[in-house]
Amino acid sequence: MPNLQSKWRFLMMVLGVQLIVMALLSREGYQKRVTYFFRIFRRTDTGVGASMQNHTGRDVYANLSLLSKSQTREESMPYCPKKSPLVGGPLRVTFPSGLTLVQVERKNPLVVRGGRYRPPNCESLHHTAIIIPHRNREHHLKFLLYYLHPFLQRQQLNYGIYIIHQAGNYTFNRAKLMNVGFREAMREEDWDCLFFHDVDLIPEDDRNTYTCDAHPKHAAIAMDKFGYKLPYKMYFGGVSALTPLQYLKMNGFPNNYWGWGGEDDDIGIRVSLGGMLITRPSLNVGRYKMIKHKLDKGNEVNPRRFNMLAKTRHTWKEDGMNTVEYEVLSREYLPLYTNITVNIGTEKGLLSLPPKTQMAPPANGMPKKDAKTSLPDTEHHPLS
Ligand code: BGN
Repeated sequence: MPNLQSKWRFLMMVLGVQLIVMALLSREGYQKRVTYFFRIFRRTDTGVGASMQNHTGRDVYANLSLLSKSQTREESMPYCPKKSPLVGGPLRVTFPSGLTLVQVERKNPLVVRGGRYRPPNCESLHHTAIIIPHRNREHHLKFLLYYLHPFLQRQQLNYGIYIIHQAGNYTFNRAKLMNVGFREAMREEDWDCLFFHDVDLIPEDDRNTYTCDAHPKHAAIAMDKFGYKLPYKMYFGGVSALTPLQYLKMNGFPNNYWGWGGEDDDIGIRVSLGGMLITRPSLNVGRYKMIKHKLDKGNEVNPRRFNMLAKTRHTWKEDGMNTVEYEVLSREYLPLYTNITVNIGTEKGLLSLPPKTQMAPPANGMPKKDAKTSLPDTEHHPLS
């Protein structure tokens, strides 16, 4: 009766598999093992498969309360380890209603005036400035700050957050605001890396380190709105990171893209014109959730972007960091960020901004108690 024998063999096999599964589950770190186990069957997946993984993740604030400020910072603090022990992988990102900036402040007791932080118990190996172009997006900013502060603390970075706020109602200019952010941040500190960050993108994995690479880095490789895939090979939008040297090598970003679209492609082209490559984290790590919104008023699609892009190789040396003109209207050192309000003018130049739009509108959502820390700081920054 061969049947009895094969039934017996089948029964033993089932028992064996059960034993293996139980052994896996009963050991420490079983979750990782089980994930690994399932990943074996997904080996052939590229991108899409990875994007379908269930990234429930953990709380971005988990374990951060264990960090406490030492009473006096010792002169000879050890350097932080190369790999932060607080980094753990996928994070949970949701957008609960009713969040306030005061709550974000309370959750981040070690962040000091101007949105600065350094690890309390070790000397960070990295000094990173986050540059965020902004106008009328207070709601998004609140969520970004809620997630970004603990995210950066998990990575044991010495960091500062700069909001570059375009004054007036003239068409938005993301790339020019980045140039302003670069100059204004470098004026304050010798940052070794700058992250150029959209206000509506929330990182979903703390292994996506906010440090610079040997070449310009495109960090937002996998956004939910693009199905957690790169939309096209040369895409350089959302979040990117450059050292000051890399930034200057490509003459910064263009100043003349007014409205939506194209400026990030121009920046991508500049990277290669500057003789550099683009580095990226893996699809599994460079994940971002975008806060949903409609196209802003004042940031209409730029119909000239195709023509402009076609000319980048002829224009990049004459338009960029070497020609950026702007006027700082105020610099406020708020509890969670440094707010720089700037007049960047119009296509026709700096002085053509109508007088009534010269003053920055009051930014909603800013805590009133900080009004005093605002330093009126009207400066003119012509060519450098
Ligand atoms: C591209 C836009 C980018 C934008 C991405 C993602 C242009 C230039 C013409 C090719 N580029 O199409 O600016 O970030 O889509 O939305 O429109």
